[in-house]
Amino acid sequence: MFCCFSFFSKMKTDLELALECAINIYHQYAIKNPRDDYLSKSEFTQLMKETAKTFLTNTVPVRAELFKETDLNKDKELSFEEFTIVLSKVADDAHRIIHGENRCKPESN
Ligand SMILES: [Ca+2]
Repeated sequence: MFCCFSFFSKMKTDLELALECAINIYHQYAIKNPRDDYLSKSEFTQLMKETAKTFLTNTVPVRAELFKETDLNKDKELSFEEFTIVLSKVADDAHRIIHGENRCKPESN
């Protein structure tokens, strides 16, 4: 007999699917050049251009500043933990867009 409860309990929630998608996108770009588990500046720039163009601003200097401010240990690559800072900024920007509020501004130094 088919049991609906066990079928649905194995389904991922929307948040679980969204997190899995973010991890997959990170890995998809981190393995480009060099093939590792970190985002180089060029991999990060390509990721932002291709997957997050609606969010933040689309100018290259802003992406460079975003990379610089989220590279916490200043090793010129973003670990997944550092990339989660970018995700939080993109999520905040998306939330502001949904509510019709002012867009996120890059932090000034
Ligand atoms: Ca880093």
